[in-house]
Amino acid sequence: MDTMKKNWFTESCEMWPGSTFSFEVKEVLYHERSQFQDIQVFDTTSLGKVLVLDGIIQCTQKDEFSYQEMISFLPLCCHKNPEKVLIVGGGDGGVARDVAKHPKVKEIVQVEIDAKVIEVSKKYLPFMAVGFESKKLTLHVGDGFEFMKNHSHEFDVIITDSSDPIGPAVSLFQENYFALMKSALKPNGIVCSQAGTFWDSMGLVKNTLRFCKNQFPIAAYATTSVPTYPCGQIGFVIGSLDESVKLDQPTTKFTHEEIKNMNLRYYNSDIHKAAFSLPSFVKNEIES
Ligand code: SPD
Repeated sequence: MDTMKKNWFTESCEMWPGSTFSFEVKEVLYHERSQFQDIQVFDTTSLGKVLVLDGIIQCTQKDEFSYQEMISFLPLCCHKNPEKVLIVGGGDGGVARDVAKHPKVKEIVQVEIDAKVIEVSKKYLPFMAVGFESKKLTLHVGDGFEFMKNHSHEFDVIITDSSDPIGPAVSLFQENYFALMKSALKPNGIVCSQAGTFWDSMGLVKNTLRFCKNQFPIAAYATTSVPTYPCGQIGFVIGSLDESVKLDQPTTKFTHEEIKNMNLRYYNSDIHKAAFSLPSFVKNEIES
């Protein structure tokens, strides 16, 4: 399918057949192929700046904070002392930006495979790429899978901010990836990974959660709302090695004032609990 018609971009993908999402483009700011993927950055009429990888919307200026805050703060607030965090992927910098806000986080290591995404985000998407300026961050360009093979028992929290499981990201949704993350965690570690939408990708949600449950004694799927993602919903699979953790009960709770000071626009302790409350049809499916 032709993704650009007149000045409208249309996202379509085999993962959600038969429906599309379109937005009006004011200007194409960047379009090149890197060693790994096709990269587009648009300025748009209604969504601000938009990053698209291999034809799939990754972030829009309008709603990126919902995804980035939730994938960061759900695991960070479940962990009792999340001092050292690994981010796999996240080349736009938004997850690093939000992880760095957590007062208990002392050190962030990030491994992103595509240097071009980092470069383009620094140039065109500074509201996310500001994350790369954090003094807490050490950034590596490379393969997260390979990186973890050489870093055992090092991290309190591992966040996998990947694209969807078609193409290069497929390996990040397999059980051996969850096993590898487990080996890179300290004894009470927690992982959090993008795990798709229950509306169009129930199979993906179920499989990712099953792989996580096979490796972690505590595991659950949590949801957030991102209007520019397929079906407006995406979820995360969270696994904990600490069996005393109740994932829907944040161990760190922030006051309204603290939330405001961290400039968190989506996450708070109420939304943390609510994220684990799922519709009946989803509960039935993932428990079956
Ligand atoms: N369907 C798109 C899912 C994209 C998830 N990754 C977003 C990256 C934001 N840092």
